Parts: sequence; structure tokens; C-alpha cells
Amino acid sequence: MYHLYAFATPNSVKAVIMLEELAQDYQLRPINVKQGDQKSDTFLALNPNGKVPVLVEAGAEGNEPLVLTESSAILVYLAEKHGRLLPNGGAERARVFEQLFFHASALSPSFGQAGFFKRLASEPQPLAELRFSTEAERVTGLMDRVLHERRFVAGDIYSIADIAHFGWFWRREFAGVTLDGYPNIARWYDQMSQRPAVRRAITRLNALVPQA
Ligand SMILES: N[C@@H](CCC(=O)N[C@@H](CS)C(=O)NCC(=O)O)C(=O)O
Repeated sequence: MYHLYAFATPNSVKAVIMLEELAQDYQLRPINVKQGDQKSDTFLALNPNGKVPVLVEAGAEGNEPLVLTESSAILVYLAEKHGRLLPNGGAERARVFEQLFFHASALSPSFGQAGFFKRLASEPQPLAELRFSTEAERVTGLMDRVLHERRFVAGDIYSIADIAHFGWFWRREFAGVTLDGYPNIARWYDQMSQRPAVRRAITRLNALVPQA
């Protein structure tokens, strides 16, 4: 049984989709990042970086539980443990890591920072907003060209790299990104959205958000 500390956020949804794809038993532990739950002492004791998602897996007989942060590390851990959504080796596995590292080092930070400077910064920072919005748009164009050549982001097969990219495209509005003019991402996004595991994950996370 897994416990996942999460909220309706781009990085959280990746771990929830993965657990749903693997048909695992898990409990969602809501961390309302809008209210600052991620900065509580209890949560910081779990993840000193103060961010969701965090996966906790009970240890076998007397062993310490595994506490794992970073959405990409969680995806890799679950894929390897359950033998799904990550090819065993060779070029296919390398392509998945290429996309996953691109996600963690380029797409995710550009979307996150574009959204921050557009919506959350305490005072306008035009240069920073322009820099990250332009970068988010640039990587979106790049992804569209990748998906012109490939059915899924790392090739012909669905993988954890698709789950990673989906997280931020699901929350693209925060970053000010739309799919207008990106027909290949739109086709892939529709296909991803129709997966029962993806639908279940989104429903479960949306249910964590208090209604106004
Ligand atoms: N690199 C981390 C990023 C995690 C992250 O930025 N999580 C956001 C939600 S999507 C968060 O917890 N934000 C709250 C904060 O930074 O205070 C990952 O991939 O898991």
C-alpha cells in the first residue's frame, strides 16, 4: 500500500496517473499548497524541499518506509518496481529518459516559472515573465514537432515520459500556454485524456480541492 501526499497540481498528477495505470492500492494525503500546507513542520519533516508529490511506501517487516520525492524519480521507481511503462534497455529506454530529463530540466521549470511570474509574483517582473513565457512557448513548439514524428513522446509506445509531460499540459493554463497552433500536442493530449487511468487520477485530485 502506498501513501501519496499530493494536490491538484501538475507534478502531483503524474504520480497519481502512474499509480492508477499500475492499478495499485494507494491513499491520497491532501497537501493544500494554496493554503501553505507544504510549509508545515510535519510536511517538511517528510520532504524538506516543501513540495508535492511525496510517495511513502511502508517498509517490509521492520524496515524503514521509503519516502520518495521528485515526480520523475517516483515515476522511475514505480516503473522499475512494477515492470511497466519503461522499456528494459537499449535505445527505447534511452529515449524515455531523454524525454523525462528534458521534462524535468526544461519543460517543467519553464512552465512553472512562466506561471509564477504571470500570476503569483508580488510585483510585475516583465523581463522574467517574458523570458519564461517565451521559453514555455519554445518548448511547446519543440514538443509539437516531436509529436509530429512520433505517436508518443518517446516513440511508438506509451511511457512514463508521456505521463510526465501530460502533468504540465494538464495545467498549461497556469503557464499561459494553449494548444492553439499545436495540432500534434492536441492529438496526443486528447488521446492521453481518454485513458481511464488518467481520467480517474484527475477526478481524484480535483476532489481534493475545497469548493468555494
Ligand atoms: N521537481 C519537483 C517539483 C515539485 C513542485 O514544484 N511541486 C509544486 C506543486 S506542482 C509545489 O509543491 N509547490 C509548492 C511550493 O513550491 O511551495 C517534482 O517534479 O516533483
